[in-house]
Amino acid sequence: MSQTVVAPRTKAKPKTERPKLYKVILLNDDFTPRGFVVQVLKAVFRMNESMAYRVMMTAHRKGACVIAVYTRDVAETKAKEATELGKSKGYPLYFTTEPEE
Ligand code: TYC
Repeated sequence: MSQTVVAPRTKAKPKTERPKLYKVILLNDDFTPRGFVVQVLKAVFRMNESMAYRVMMTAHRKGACVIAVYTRDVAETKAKEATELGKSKGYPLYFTTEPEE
């Protein structure tokens, strides 16, 4: 008599879900000086001068610009830190976060 023995699947299927990512978005306003926006982008988001200038001008012209994508914690911390820098000088500079689709 022959029997077919089906071995159980023992190979573990690791469930490694990637953490959701969040965009940091720079919003335009009419008061914050351009040079200050550039300084904040360089300090908080580690951009060089030309990248910071381009991002600032995109927000200035279009109303908003996506700056970078991070895990939720990092995105929220950086957005808060950058917004606080503006606030400390009395500017309405604002950075927000939004989950990626
Ligand atoms: N619009 C501002 C000005 O003309 C400069 C500015 C650019 C402010 C981008 C915010 O996210 C911003 N002084």
